[in-house]
Amino acid sequence: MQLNKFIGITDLQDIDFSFCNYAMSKALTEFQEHLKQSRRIVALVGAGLSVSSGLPTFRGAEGLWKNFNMIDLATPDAFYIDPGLVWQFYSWRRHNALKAKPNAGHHALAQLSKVPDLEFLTITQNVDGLSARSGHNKNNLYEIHGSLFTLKCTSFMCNYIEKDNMKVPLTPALRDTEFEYQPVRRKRRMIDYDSITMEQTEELTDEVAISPQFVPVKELNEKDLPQCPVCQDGSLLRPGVVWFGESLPLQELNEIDDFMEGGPVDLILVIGTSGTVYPANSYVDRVMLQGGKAAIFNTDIDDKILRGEVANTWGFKGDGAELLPLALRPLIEKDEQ
Ligand code: BJW
Repeated sequence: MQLNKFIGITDLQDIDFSFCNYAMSKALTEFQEHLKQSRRIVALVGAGLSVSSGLPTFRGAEGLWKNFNMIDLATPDAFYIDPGLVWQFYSWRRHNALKAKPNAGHHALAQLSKVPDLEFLTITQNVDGLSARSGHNKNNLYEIHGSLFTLKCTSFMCNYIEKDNMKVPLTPALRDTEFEYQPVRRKRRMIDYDSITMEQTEELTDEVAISPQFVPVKELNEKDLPQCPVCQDGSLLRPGVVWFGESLPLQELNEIDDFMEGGPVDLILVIGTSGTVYPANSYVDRVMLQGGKAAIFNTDIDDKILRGEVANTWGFKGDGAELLPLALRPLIEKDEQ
């Protein structure tokens, strides 16, 4: 799936829909007409939805993985090779996700999850727990990449799982790694070739904020990492997230499949995801192949798409946390009455 193929409009950040231009207002009107008629809706959520809550995305210049290879942090092999490094990464993220609060976008989906007579699912790839904490109906929320707050035993012989473990730090040795996301400031050279000579460029620097960087604090021994309370041999616990190469939770996938096959889905809301990871990205095509329409909420929608060339697709460019409550207003306002 390519998110880039969606119809977009002008940049909507800080702009209320009432002030938007013609293309935008046309897209919004069409979208909301379809929304009001939709009986079966799916929301596919990614890291962009939590940006307004202060949590970073994964990919791109602002992403968590710009200074670390994901293969070194988010695979079973990475954990096998250096569980201390991987636990520091997840410990850091647990700490920051716990401090974050659900934003207006999470709350808008939570409201949608409770609209009577609407068949609705949120499929979130996020492991930060913010959708659950926003009051989303738990029966139609699927955290398909797991949760930072689930712990699982690594022993093949043991099926110990603990959910909703909010303890911070999990062990004394992890205390130092639970520091806050500090946007790192880096000098960047600003070059305006029209107004300056090359000799001057060295002096023209500016400080820009870039995204938080994971910096492992120390080497940790296995004995200082979270241990399974059930296993006699002191097996390690691991974060209950889905790493590359691992299966997604089968029961959840089956329930999502049942929903998808239970009748055509009228609309899929694709919110703050790059759509690069399988199988999450396949849901958009599945809905569209059944005749459903897609609405994309993302800060990055290609110019080509902004010209509006793709059928059955709307693109709303901007912060998902701001756009969703406005776009979903017809249904969630009805719900509030
Ligand atoms: C905003 C915004 C704002 C910013 N408002 N928007 C070759 C080799 C090996 C494997 C494969 C292979 N080819 C394919 C695979 C399969 C693989 C895969 O897809 N790899 C691709 C990278 C190619 N998939 C798997 O391995 C999966 N397992 C699997 O397929 O098993 C087989 C199986 C399937 C089904 C049933 C049974 C078996 C597992 C994938 C697990 C992914 N896990 C991670 C890490 C989780 C733990 C953790 O959090 O650390 O999940 S990867 C990472 O990517 C994380 C995310 O959930 C996921 C998606 O990222 P997301 O959310 O899209 O974030 P970004 O950063 O990519 O995008 C953010 C977007 O927000 C951007 O578009 C911004 O523009 C936007 N944005 N600000 C709105 N304010």
